Amino acid sequence: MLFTFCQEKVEYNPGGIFVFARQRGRIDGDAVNFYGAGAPSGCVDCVIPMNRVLLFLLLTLTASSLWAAAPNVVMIYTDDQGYGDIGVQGAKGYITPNLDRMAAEGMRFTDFYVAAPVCSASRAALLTGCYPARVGINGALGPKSRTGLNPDETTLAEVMKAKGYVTGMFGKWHLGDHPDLLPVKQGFDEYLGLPYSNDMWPENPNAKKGSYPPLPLMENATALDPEVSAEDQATLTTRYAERAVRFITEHNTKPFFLYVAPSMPHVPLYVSDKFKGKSAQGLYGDVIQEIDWAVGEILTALKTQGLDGNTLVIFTSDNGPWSIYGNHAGSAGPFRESKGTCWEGGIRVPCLMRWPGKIPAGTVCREVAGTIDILPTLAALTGAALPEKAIDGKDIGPLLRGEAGAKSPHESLVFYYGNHELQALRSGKWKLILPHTYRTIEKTGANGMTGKHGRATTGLELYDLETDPGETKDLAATEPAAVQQLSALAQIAREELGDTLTKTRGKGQRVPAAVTWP
Ligand SMILES: [Ca+2]
Ligand SMILES: [Ca+2]
Repeated sequence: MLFTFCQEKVEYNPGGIFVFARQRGRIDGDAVNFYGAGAPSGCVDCVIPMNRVLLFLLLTLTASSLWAAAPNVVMIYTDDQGYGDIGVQGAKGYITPNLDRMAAEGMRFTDFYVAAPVCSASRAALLTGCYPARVGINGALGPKSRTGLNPDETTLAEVMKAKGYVTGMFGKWHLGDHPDLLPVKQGFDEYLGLPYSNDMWPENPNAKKGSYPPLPLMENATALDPEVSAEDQATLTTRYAERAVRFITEHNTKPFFLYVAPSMPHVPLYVSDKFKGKSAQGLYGDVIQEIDWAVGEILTALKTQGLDGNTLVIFTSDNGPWSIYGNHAGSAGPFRESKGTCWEGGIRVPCLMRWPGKIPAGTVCREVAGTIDILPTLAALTGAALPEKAIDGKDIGPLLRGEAGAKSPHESLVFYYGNHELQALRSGKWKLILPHTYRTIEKTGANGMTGKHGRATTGLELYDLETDPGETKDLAATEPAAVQQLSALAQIAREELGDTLTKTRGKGQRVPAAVTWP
C-alpha cells in the first residue's frame, strides 16, 4: 500500500513496518515510531498526519495484522524452579511437554542467570534491568515490609505502558506489599496474586506460631481474599493461568505485556486436584506438571486468538531450587549448591524464549545472558524508551534472532547476596568466587519440612565453567591472569554498586522505597 503525506510517498505493508523518507518505522499504539534516531528531519510533525493514516488503516486492515510489528510479550517467572526441572534439561519423574515444546519451537538458553539467588532481589532485577545492588533490594522482603522497590524506578511494565501496551500481572509480586508499592503502582493496569512468598503464612509448618500475619490474595490494590487457606493455595497455579488466558482474550486487538509469576514451586507445595498424584516423583512433580499445563493454556490462548506469531513468550525462574526441602525441592541439574548461594545452582536458571518466525526454532544459545537483559531487549524490540536512570542489562536481540556470530553483550555478570556482598562474577568461561561465607545444607528435610543448614567459607576461587560446570576444580593457583582480570572487573563493579565484604560504597547505588504502615 502507498500513502502520500508530507509530500512523501509512504509505503505501508500490512506487517506493520513502513518506510518513510528512507527510514524504517513502525506503527505502535497511536504513534509512529522510527527506528534509529527518530522522525526524519524536515517532518517533525509527521506523527500527526500518520495518525490520520492510521485511522484509515484501521478501517482496512484486521487488528492482528495491524499490530503485527508490535509484539505482545508474555513473561512467565516461576519461583524456585531449578535448572534441571524441565524435561529438555533432564527432569526426572515428571514431564513438561509444553516447556519442551517451547524449547523445540524457540530458543533455549543454557547460560542464563538471575541477578541474585533469592526472590525479591531477583524480581527487582527482572523488572528494572538493574542489578539489585543498584536499586537497593537485597534479600526477600517480609510481610508489612517498610521497604520495597522504589516507585522512582522505572519497571518493565512502565516501559511497555509508555509504548501503549496494556499491562497485566498475575502471581507473586514480592517487591513491597505496602499499598503504595504494589504492581498497580509500578505500571501494571491489572493485578491478581500473592504480594509475597506463599510460606509467609500462618500455616507454615516450619515457622513458629504467630510468625506471620494472614496471607492475602490481592486484586489490584485490595485484598480479594484476606486469609488464604491451604485449599486456596491449591488453586493458585490454575487461577493465575485462567486470569492470564482471560487477559489475552480481552486484549487480543492491542499490544499487551503479560507477566505471570506462579507462586509455585516455592514451598509449601500445593497443587489442584486435577494434578494431584499424577507424577511419579510426587508432589513436586505434580506441581511442575500443573505449571507446565498453565504454560500450555497460555500458548493455546495465543493460538486461538491468532496471536501466536506475534507474541514473544519468555519462560524462566527466579532462582535455583530450595534444596533443603529434599523431595519438595527441584534440581539444579549439574550445578553446585542451590537457592541462597552464588554457586551456579543458585543463580543459573532454565530459560526459554519462543516467538514463531522471529526466534529460530529448536535453537540453543550458550552465550551468557540474564534476566537484567529482558528490559532493554524488550525496549529495543518495541522501540520503547529505556529508563532515564542507569541500568545494567543489555539488548540481547542479536542472540534472540540467532544472528551469526552474536556474542554475549556482557564483559561480566556480577552476583550479590546476603547483606549486599559481591560474592561472585562470571566473565566468559570463567567464574570468580570472592572470599565469603555461605549457607550450605547439612541435612535435607522431606515432605514439606525443612532440614538443617550449615555454614561454609570459601576463599578466592576460579572455575572454568566450560569444562567444569559443577565448580569442582579451583584453578585460582594455576590461572593467575584470569584471576587478575576478573578481580579487576569485580573492583569496577564495587566502585559502581558497592560491596559490604570490602566496605565499599558504590557511586551508582540508589535507595529503595521507605514506607510507613498505620
Ligand atoms: Ca524464589
Ligand atoms: Ca515506577
